[in-house]
Amino acid sequence: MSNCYENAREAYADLGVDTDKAIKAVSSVALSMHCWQGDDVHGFENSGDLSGGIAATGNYPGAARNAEELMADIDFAFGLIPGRKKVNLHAIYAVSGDLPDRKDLLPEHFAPWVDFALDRGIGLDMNPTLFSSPMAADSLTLTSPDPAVREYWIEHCIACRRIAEHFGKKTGMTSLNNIWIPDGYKQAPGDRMGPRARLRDSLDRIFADKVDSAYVLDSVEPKLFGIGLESYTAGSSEFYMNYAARHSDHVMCLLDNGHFHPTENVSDKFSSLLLFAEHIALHITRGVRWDSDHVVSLDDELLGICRELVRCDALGKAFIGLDYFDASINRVAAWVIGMRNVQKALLFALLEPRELLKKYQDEGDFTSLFALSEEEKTLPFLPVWNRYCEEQNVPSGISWLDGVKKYERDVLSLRS
Ligand code: RNT
Ligand code: ZN
Repeated sequence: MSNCYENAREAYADLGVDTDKAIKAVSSVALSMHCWQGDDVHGFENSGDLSGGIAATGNYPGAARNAEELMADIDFAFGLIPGRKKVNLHAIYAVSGDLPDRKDLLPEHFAPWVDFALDRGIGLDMNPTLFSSPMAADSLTLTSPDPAVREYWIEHCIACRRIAEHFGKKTGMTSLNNIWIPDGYKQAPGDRMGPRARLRDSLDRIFADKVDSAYVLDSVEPKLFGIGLESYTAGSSEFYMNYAARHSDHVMCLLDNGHFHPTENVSDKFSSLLLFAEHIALHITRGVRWDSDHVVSLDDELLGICRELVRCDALGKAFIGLDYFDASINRVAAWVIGMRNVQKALLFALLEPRELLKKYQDEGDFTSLFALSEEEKTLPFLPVWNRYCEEQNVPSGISWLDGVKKYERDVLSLRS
């Protein structure tokens, strides 16, 4: 095994790449694992069906039914994933026997999550939940023409931001509070400006509440369209990119790679954003023909995203989260596969001979640029990955699946 690693190290060194450095670099990147893959975005409120133009499909048995089960599942998955982690929470995952209305949520309703994070030395991120609620029955929240509805969701976002600030204070890792709203229309609207003007005003009012940006940073997440909301989405890419640019001291734009036209590459956008912003945020997902939120695969899109993060020297500037919800396969496996794939893609990207590639481009030697990019694909990556997993005490190969199968037999299959 270690002989393999030595050979791989030499092969990469020939191209000016230091594999030891790459392993060190990947192990310091925190990946935020989305709690909502564990229960199909259901949450603990029993607020009814998932709404807001998003959908989890499939009926694989064993979804977590409460906080205890969800935490146990997350723990199990974490044991099979190398690298630093955060847990990405949504407001509907508040834990308390007596849950208040969403607008009245307090840090204490997330106390078990804070304990969970402290025990494991990980961070927490936060998302207000502006869907699956009677107050968002028509998928209008921060853009609603009804001032009472708008006020309600403004208060909810302020509450979540304070909770995120608390997460940051407690864990010592800055928490990202990400706002995504479903707001839009199925029918062609008669007024495109009005909802966006109301959205801008709502955001201004949310962010007027002062929090400490050492503990919490904000992101806003654009989208092309949602199911049943095909004709208009208030929170478009232009809207949020401009909003974030104007408030760049604490707001960043979050790019979800399922939220753009399928021929657009999200990775091409990082360099443009990073020339004008200190931070970017990502939701890594896999869209199959639409924003289907399939489990992240080690495909060209993921490799492109990770490569670009490394090339832009953005690993320290990016809040990287995963965002998918596949209910058709074992949910713990879904987490493990997606998270391991992002780790693999990051390591792969860190092993790229980027100095050489840059040089060829600047010299106009596109033949060499292309030739090397192709050779790179078959460099001995696996021994480096194996070494990283060994160092992190997680299985390097498919044997992780045996553990998940056993967990399914012993734990998940007992849930009705
Ligand atoms: C929806 C957005 C959003 C959600 C989560 C659950 O299209 O991607 O990020 O997936 O908030
Ligand atoms: Zn998303």
